[in-house]
Amino acid sequence: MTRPVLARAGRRTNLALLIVLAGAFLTGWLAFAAGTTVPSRLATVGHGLLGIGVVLLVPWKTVVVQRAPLLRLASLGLLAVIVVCLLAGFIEVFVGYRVFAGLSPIQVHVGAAFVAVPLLAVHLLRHRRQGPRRTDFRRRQVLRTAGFAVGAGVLYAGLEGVGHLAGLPSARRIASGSHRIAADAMPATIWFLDRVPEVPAGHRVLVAGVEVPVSELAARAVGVRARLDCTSGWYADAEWSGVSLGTLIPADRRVDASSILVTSVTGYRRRFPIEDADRLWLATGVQGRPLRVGTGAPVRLVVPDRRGFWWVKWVAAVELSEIPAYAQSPFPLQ
Ligand SMILES: Nc1nc2c(c(=O)[nH]1)N[C@H]1C(S)=C(S)[C@@H](COP(=O)(O)O)O[C@H]1N2
Ligand SMILES: [Mo]
Repeated sequence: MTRPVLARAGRRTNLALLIVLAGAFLTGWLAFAAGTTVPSRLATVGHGLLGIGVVLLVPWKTVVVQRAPLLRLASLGLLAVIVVCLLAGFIEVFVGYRVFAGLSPIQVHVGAAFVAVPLLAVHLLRHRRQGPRRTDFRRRQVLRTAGFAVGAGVLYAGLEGVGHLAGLPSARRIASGSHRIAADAMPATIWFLDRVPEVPAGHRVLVAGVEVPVSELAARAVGVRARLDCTSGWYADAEWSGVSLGTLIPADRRVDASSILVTSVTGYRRRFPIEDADRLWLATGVQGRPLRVGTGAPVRLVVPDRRGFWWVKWVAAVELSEIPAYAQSPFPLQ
C-alpha cells in the first residue's frame, strides 16, 4: 500500500532526481573552483540544498524502485555509490576534516561522485523514455516544485541551526566548507597523481628566462599572511616568506604577456592571468621555518584567494606567455 502523497511517484520523481543530481555535480565543481567568499558561499549553499534535495526525494524514489520489475546491477551500484557520497558529504560538514584509512570525507565524497557518473549513464540509457512533458509546466506542478525547494531550504536552515546549537564543526566551517587546522598541522597534499620529487641542493628557479638561486629568493623574502584552503576539506592560516612575481619580473617585461605559467619539477602546472603577478609569491619558508620536502621545498607558490591546487609546489620555472590563462584545464590533471 502506498500513501496518497507518494502515489504519484514515477517519471517526474526520476526527472527531479536527475536534475538535482546533475546540479549537485556541477555545484560541487564550482565550489572547488571558487576561491573567494561570495562565489564559494553560493556554490556550497547551492550544493548543500541539492544534496538535501536528493534526500527529500528518497520516499518517492523508493516507491518507484519497489514497482520496478527487475533491478539491474548498474542501478544497484548507482544506489550504493550515491548513499556513500551523501554520507561522506554529511560527515564532512558535521564531523569535520578527519582522515580515515588515508582518506578524508571529501575525498570519499568526490570519489563516489566520479564512480556514479558511468553508472548513471548506463541507468539513463536503460530508462530513456522519461523526458519532460508539457504538462510538467502546469501551475500545479510548478507549485509542487516550489514547495519541494522550500522544503529543502527549511531542512538546510534547520540542520545549520542544530549544528550551531550543538557546537558541531559545521558551525565553524568557512564559505568553501573547509575546516580549520593549525598551520603546523598542514598535511602534505597531492592533488591527484603527482609525486613528491627529489630536488637537488643548489636548485635554481627559471623566472622569465633568468635563473634565480633559491638562496636569493630567501634573502629577498618578506612575510605574507595567506590562507591555504585545500579542496580535501581543511584550511590553515599561516605566515609565509616569499617574493612576489611582480617584484621579480619588471613591469616592462610583462607588457606583451597574457599569462604566467608556473611549472613544478614534477610537471604539475598552473597558468595565471598576467595581472596577478603581484599576488603570486615564490615562497621559501612558512611560520619562520624553511619549507619541508612534502610541502614544496625548496620553493613553492603561495596564491592568496585561490584554492590549494593553485599553490604549485617544487617550482622549476615561471614563464611569461601569450596564451590566455583560461586556456587550461580548470583543474590539474596530475
Ligand atoms: N607539484 C604539485 N604542487 C601541488 C600539488 C601537487 O599535487 N603537486 N597539490 C596542490 C594541492 S591540492 C594543495 S592543497 C597544496 C597543498 O600544500 P601542502 O602540501 O603544503 O599542504 O599544494 C598544491 N600544490
Ligand atoms: Mo588540495
